Amino acid sequence: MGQEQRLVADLVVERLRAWGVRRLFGHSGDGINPVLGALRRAGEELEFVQARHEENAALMAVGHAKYTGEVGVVLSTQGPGAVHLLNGLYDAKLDSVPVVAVVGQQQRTVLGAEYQQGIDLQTLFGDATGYVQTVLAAEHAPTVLDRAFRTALATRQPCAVVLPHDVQQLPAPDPLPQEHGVIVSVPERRRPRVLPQLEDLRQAAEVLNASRRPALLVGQGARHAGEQVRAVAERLGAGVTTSLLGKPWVDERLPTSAGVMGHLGTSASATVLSECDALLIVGSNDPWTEFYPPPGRARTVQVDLDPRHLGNRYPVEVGLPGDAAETLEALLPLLDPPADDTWRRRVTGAVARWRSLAERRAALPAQPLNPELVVRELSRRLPADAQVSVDVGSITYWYARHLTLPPGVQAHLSSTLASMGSALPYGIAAKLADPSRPLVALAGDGAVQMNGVAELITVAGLWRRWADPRFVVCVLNNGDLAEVTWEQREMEGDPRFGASQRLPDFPYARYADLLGLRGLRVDDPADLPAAWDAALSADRPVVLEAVVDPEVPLLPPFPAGEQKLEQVRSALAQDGDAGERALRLLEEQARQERELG
Ligand SMILES: Cc1ncc(C[n+]2csc(CCOP(=O)(O)OP(=O)(O)O)c2C)c(N)n1
Ligand SMILES: [Mg+2]
Repeated sequence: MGQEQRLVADLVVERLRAWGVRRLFGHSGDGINPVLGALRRAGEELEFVQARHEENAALMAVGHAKYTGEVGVVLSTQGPGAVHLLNGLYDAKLDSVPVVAVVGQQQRTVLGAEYQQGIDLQTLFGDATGYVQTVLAAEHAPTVLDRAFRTALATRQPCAVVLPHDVQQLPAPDPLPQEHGVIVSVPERRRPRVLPQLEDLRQAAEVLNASRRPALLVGQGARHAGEQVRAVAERLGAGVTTSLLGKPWVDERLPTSAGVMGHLGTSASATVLSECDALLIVGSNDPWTEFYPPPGRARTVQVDLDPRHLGNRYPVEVGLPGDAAETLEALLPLLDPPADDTWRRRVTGAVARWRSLAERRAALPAQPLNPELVVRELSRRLPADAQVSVDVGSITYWYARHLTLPPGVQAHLSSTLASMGSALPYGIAAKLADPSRPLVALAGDGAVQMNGVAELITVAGLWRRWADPRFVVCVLNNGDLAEVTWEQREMEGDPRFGASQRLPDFPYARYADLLGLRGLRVDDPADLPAAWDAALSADRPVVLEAVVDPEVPLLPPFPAGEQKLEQVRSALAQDGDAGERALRLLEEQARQERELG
């Protein structure tokens, strides 16, 4: 094939550029080779980031979308490569993130024949994506690509473009003929202004103005509405709680900021949600439904850009389809200040009590380190220009409860899918999006063994190109899949099942040294501050291995946590020495809770 012959594969790459894509994540394979050739021909225009595994590439694309607000793009080969993408695509689907997957496929003549690597990708991706289409002819390619991007952006969902090998190799049809059966499609899309009807805003204001104890539940929909959320909360004298996804978008330093809600949240959020008589949900689809106000107790207004979310978690009285910033701005002049500050004082009291409790919990001695202290020490020194990525495990709880993000510092994780393995891929995507900012990735040892060990190889291959080489991976080494161990105790009343829960040893810090990165291992609380300082000022990526206690309790905030105490106690009684230590920590935490009332 002559070099000058422009192929459908080249058209695909040009179209990605036309949609503003500058970087894509992926892995190689013969099924997608023509596109890889086109990427080579395109040169610097489009950066290909090679992950160790297609799932990680897909998670990088999700991370890219979350940190930048752009569409994340992932590329893989047919068959096994395509199957590997699924977890990342579901992460995008459940957290409402725009991602486009460009996936190879066998040639058209063998589809449906169980040929080598033959998988029906239309069916495979059918549930994971909001749009999946196999490109069946050269003229079909621009239509499908444009539709995938438009759908991803319009619905904030993953979409898949499946490219049979032989279609990638066809000559690019240029220009497209204007005839029946051919669409001359273009990459064009602008954001709409979405505002509720004035009458509905008035009804919402009536509900909120009638309240004596208002609260806000803020989600990721408030990404561009931080100021408006603050203004509305101040006007109403409301307590503010967030979903896990909403945490980076509110200022948690405010005295009325009660922090993250739900099982992994704060006791202040539990107080605010159980006592409020009106709730304003802003851009949140938080799944912890049992932590919402008791049914019938709180009249509720919900604002969401996606009308499918209105009333989808809680029986709302007024559902406002609208952009969070625009809607709150329109609502603000209709809202009255509270008659007195009784409720505000109740909220600030609960927040102050929670903050004091959190500090005391982190100070509890553990063997050897208390993981809560590890995160609090980071919180004290997190650079104002940092980016943070977080994994799924007990670290999610400590992130939610102990890390205060400076304004403008983004932190992301796999929230609704809650897939282990988000910290390293997300962190790499964040770092590549802005290599001049320091990155901190927080992960458990199980997650690092699952995919972090592999993606540290990617870090080792990339870091020398970064303007700021700081990339700190903090591994909570507790030798356990601790979050699930605590779930076995709390939800099943079972003791730890060693065979499923214990992790094999791995030398995380020494492994970093082996890769040419820096390894720091801490097992004494006195060394923690210096270790964080060293990691955050290193001249290369660092693995900070914190040897932490798996027995530090992981309970929901009280009063929900209090109801679980008996069951947990009886599980721990069957757990030998470790159970005894966990029990002592549990009783101490319960005592602190009661002391602070
Ligand atoms: C892909 C995936 N597999 C399994 C789980 C279930 N799960 C949730 S947390 C967790 C344990 C995490 O262990 P680790 O990373 O060591 O963190 P720890 O809780 O010990 O701090 C597991 C197995 C999950 N959420 N995602
Ligand atoms: Mg662990």
